[in-house]
This record gives sequence, C-alpha cells and structure tokens, in this order.
Amino acid sequence: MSNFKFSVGPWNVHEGADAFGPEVRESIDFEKKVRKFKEIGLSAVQFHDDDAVPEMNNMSEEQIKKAARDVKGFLDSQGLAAEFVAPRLWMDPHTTDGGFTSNSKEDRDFAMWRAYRSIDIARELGCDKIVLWLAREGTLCAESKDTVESVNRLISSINAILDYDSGIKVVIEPKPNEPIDRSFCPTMGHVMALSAACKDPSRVGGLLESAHAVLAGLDPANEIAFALAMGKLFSVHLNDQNGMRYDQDKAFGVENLRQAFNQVKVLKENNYGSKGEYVGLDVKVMRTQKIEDCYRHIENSIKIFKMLEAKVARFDYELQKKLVAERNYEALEMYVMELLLQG
Ligand code: 3MF
Ligand code: MG
Repeated sequence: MSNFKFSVGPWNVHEGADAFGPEVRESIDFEKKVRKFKEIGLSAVQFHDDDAVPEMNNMSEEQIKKAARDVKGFLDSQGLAAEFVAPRLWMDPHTTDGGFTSNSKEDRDFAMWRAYRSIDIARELGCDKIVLWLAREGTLCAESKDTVESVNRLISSINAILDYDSGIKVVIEPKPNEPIDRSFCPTMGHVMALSAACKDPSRVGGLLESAHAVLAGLDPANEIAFALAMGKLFSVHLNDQNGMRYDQDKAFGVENLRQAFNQVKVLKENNYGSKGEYVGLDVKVMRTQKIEDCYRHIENSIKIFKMLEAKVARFDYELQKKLVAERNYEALEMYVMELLLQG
C-alpha cells in the first residue's frame, strides 16, 4: 500500500507531435482520458486553464466560471480531485515574447488576465493552487530584455496574484531552458528567492520537476530537499531525463534508478503528502507508442514509484548510521546498490 496520492495532467497523453514531425496518434477526448486516469489509480487531475475551459479567451468571466463548474461536476462523478490550474502562457500569440516579462504592456496585461482566470477556475474546481511554469519568461536574445527589470516584473505579478485571492497559493515550476534559452527562474533556489521577495512568502512555493533539475545539471532529490527545508515544496513533477538534451519527460525512474530512489526517499522521510500534496507526474508517451497502449508510461511511473517506496521502507537506517560514523561511504554506497539491485 502506498502512502502517496498521484496526479497527472491531460497533456500527458498526447498526439505525439514533436519539433520534427507531426502528430502520430488521434486525440483522445478529455473525459475519456480522465476516466482512464481513475481506472489506473490516480487521485487528482492537473489542469492548464484551457484544459478546463477551452476557448476561454473568447468567454466572459461568468461563462468561464460556469464552464469550470461543469468540469468540477464531472470530476466529482469520477471521484477525482483537481490538484492545480496552470495558466498556459506559452501557446497564445499574446505570449510569443513571454507573459509577465513580455516587452509588450498589452501582452503582460493578457498574462495577468489569464492568471486571474486561472484562480477563478481553480476555485470552481475546488483547489487552491495555481502553477506558474514560466515557460517563456526569459530570453532567446540575451539583450532583448532587462533581467533586473524582468525579475522585478515577476515579483510584481506574483504579488498581484496574491492580492487577487487571499487564499491562493502560487506554485512556481522552475526550468533552466526550453523553450527559451535563458530562464529568469531556472532552479528551485531561484524559486525560493522569488518567494522570499514576495509579499506573502508562505503562499509562494515550488514544484520540482525531475527532468528540469537534470537539465540544470542538478540532482532532483537535492532540489526537492531544498524546497522541503524551506517548508515550500507544494508539488512535484516526477519523471526522468537522459542527461542534458531535449526535454524528454520519460517515465519516472527509467533512466536513473538511484536518483529516482533518492527522490522517493526524501519525499517519504519528510512526510510529503501529509498536507494534502500529490505526487504529480509529468510524463509523456513515447512518439512510437500505439494509441491502444498510450497510458502505459503513467502506469509504469506509478509502479516504479511504488517499488521504490518499498525499497525505501526497507532502507536500513541503523546500518546507515553505523557506516556514516565509520565514514565508510564506499560501504554505504554499495549497500544502496545492493538494496536496489537485489529482489
Ligand atoms: C511543464 C509543465 C506543464 C506543461 C506541460 C506541457 C504546467 O513542465 O509541467 O505546465 O504545460 O508539460 O507539455
Ligand atoms: Mg512539468
């Protein structure tokens, strides 16, 4: 039995388009995906604002709330919760140069409109978290934005979001690059600094995605631990990534098992989940996968997580203490390898 609850987003089952080729699978209807999520053991759904309310740009605030209420009814009927809503600030023509840090005032205003609507949608869906993946808040051309001014714009935007709803929590998902070259918020340390600079740091935390840490050349478990130490790990996007290349969003643990083990270990040791947090997955189906079997990466991620959870439960803390006292880290390392490799 796992001590954790899992969540996933509808984008995790996608049509397979990449930068070099078109879609290879038919689109699956939102409700069909969600029914399948329930069947494979998920407890909550993660949303982009327009996953919940497609065409929201052309709707009034009241129409948006009403559409979100209908989604909530459907989630209730399936026994699933909503974990968070993330304004999708990277697809729209208004966000070509970023949202909160765009050089265009009109586009910055659009980004705030989407952030406020995301809060409205979150409230209707019964959740109190909005995730900011700051996808285009950075530069392609280093000289195109003033970095000091941009960081201050991020802080002002977050403050405005905090003002809009006194109970909402802002969850920042850092990523060092892709789609931009240089991000203004590349790592969890940057997230914690932004949090500290905001008007209510207790409501601004982080979401660590394993692959994003790897892309920054950092260890995901250490990044998770850093946010935990600050009491500000509000969510995670567990997945895996083969080194510093394009963003892969592979199933959790399939590339670096020891690193995955240490992510589960630090979450378990620090009672992650005890305040209602979910183990979020951000895993993408391989392009090669046939549509008949396109949820397998999610099932595999949960299975691998639970197998690692069982390994963590068997971790011999007495032996660890003894080996640390002896400063015999070679022995400790071998103990971990044997724990992972033996049945
Ligand atoms: C980025 C995210 C999502 C993305 C999604 C797109 C919340 O790592 O987690 O935003 O939208 O991954 O493919
Ligand atoms: Mg993610």
